[in-house]
Amino acid sequence: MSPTRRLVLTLAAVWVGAVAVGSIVFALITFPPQPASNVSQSIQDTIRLITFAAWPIFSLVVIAIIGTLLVRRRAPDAAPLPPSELRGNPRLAGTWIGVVSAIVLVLGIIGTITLNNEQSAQVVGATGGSANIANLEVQVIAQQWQFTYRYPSYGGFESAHLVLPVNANVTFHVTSLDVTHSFWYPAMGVKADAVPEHDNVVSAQPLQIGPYRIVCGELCGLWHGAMSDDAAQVMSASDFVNWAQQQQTADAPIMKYLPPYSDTYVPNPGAYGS
Ligand SMILES: [Cu+2]
Repeated sequence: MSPTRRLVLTLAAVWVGAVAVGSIVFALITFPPQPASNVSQSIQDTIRLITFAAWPIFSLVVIAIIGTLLVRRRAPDAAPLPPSELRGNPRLAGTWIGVVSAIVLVLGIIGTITLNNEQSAQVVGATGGSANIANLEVQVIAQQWQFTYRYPSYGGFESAHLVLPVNANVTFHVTSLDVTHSFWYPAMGVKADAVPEHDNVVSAQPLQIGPYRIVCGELCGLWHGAMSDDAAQVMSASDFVNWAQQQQTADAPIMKYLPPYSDTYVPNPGAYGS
């Protein structure tokens, strides 16, 4: 057996082992997002499937690079290869393009089905909670570098932290006051661009009470990395009503300084010192 053939067989065995170990690991570990909303499970399944599909290709490419370096490595002072050595392999290239195209097509179909299921899940009504908050609208206002939230069904008061009632069908209206941000609520499987003068609508149903974290998912300036809501909460419906009423009372004196609730806002340029 030639040394090259032995090396190829060794690398093939390494690849099979890497695929096997990787597949076991991906089957065991938990993928984001947490199962905290009605849409997160299907997103998690899709991420897991894509990882399963991508890992054999990724490991094959890395091992092929290593193998090529071992076989084709030449001394720095060696004569350049004759042009006839630099030939392609149409059959290999065709197989590669065919296999990758098929995988991308299948993943595209699965992604589309997941997105479609998610959208139909969003129009299903709430399964619990008190009737008046079964369908809650919340406005997410992004600006450099924080999120604020307004609750139109409670007089449009503003909160620095997102508080949601469990099991409610929540519709987020996402907008921005300055540059493009992205409202990313990983645990809920929600990510929506926050664009000035646009009302970007997305829904989810929180299923688990607890503290959560929201981050900005779009590079938006110097402090983008620090733009997060570290005290988001999902609470029981009755706790939420109490909280909202307290906030409404506490905010009453400053409501006259807030612009009236609207889909989007045009900030006063004077506020930025221009
Ligand atoms: Cu941002």
